[in-house]
Amino acid sequence: MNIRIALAGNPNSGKTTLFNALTGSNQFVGNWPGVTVEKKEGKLKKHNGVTITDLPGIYSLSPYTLEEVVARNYLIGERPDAILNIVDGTNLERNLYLTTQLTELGIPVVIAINMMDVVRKNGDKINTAELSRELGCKVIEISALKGTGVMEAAEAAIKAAEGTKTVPMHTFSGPVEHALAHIEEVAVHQMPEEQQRWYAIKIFERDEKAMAQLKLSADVQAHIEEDIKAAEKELDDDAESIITNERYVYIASLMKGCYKKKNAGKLTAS
Ligand code: BGO
Repeated sequence: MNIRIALAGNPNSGKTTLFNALTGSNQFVGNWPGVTVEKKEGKLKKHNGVTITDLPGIYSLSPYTLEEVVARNYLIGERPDAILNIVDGTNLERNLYLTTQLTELGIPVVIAINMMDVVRKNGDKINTAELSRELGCKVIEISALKGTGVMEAAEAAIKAAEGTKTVPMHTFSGPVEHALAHIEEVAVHQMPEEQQRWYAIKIFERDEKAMAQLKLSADVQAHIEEDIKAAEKELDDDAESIITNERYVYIASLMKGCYKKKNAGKLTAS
């Protein structure tokens, strides 16, 4: 048995600290194929059949930086058995942007909210049960620095790997969903079902890498372009910005229900 867990998260979220806590000295360092970005893998402590792959720190799965391309190619091409998404609890709103994209890949996702020692010290509160319900995946509080919750998070990822794929809970606005439904119908039906939504969203965004991978005919491309243009006209923005903005609106609503800042709204003397 070999279970492959990918560790994904923003830069500075504590990914290296968590990777070291999970694997100890049992690490192998190399490069990602064809690029000089460092690749680290390791066996989970006390679980020889579980390999943890440390992905480069990224803010999103758009293909604009080398790190994003490396992380994306691995998640799409190699398809790990589960993703352990490390999230900086002191920067929850920004970190959830990547999370919303990871939940669309058709891979089981477990969220480890890190820096909980700082969150607690600040007196802030994260409603993890609600966040878990809203995002459709298990959420575990950890402190990678202090070592609390880290094995629990890894074990949750193992369990998730053996269970069902995470299903994205978020839906975009009517015009976008209308276009996505058409795209799913004409352009991505040859892909495994759990990956269809991811590809449909990427195609809506006119993501060149995803379009090249699907080898769409000129006919299909023209048909899809009409759907995208209709949504752009209705929402008065370009497709990529529409998706980005709607993600931020969704995350803001998640934050409202799941996050309480101790001193929110209070004026500070300065
Ligand atoms: C420095 N709690 C706290 N309080 N800090 C944490 C935790 C946690 O749970 N997890 C990580 N950190 P990386 P990426 C540092 O290096 O693992 C800290 O980029 C410093 N360094 O110790 O490197 C961690 O791999 C000087 O902090 O993240 C590190 O994702 C002063 O978060 C930082 C203060 O962790 C980033 C901190 C010289």
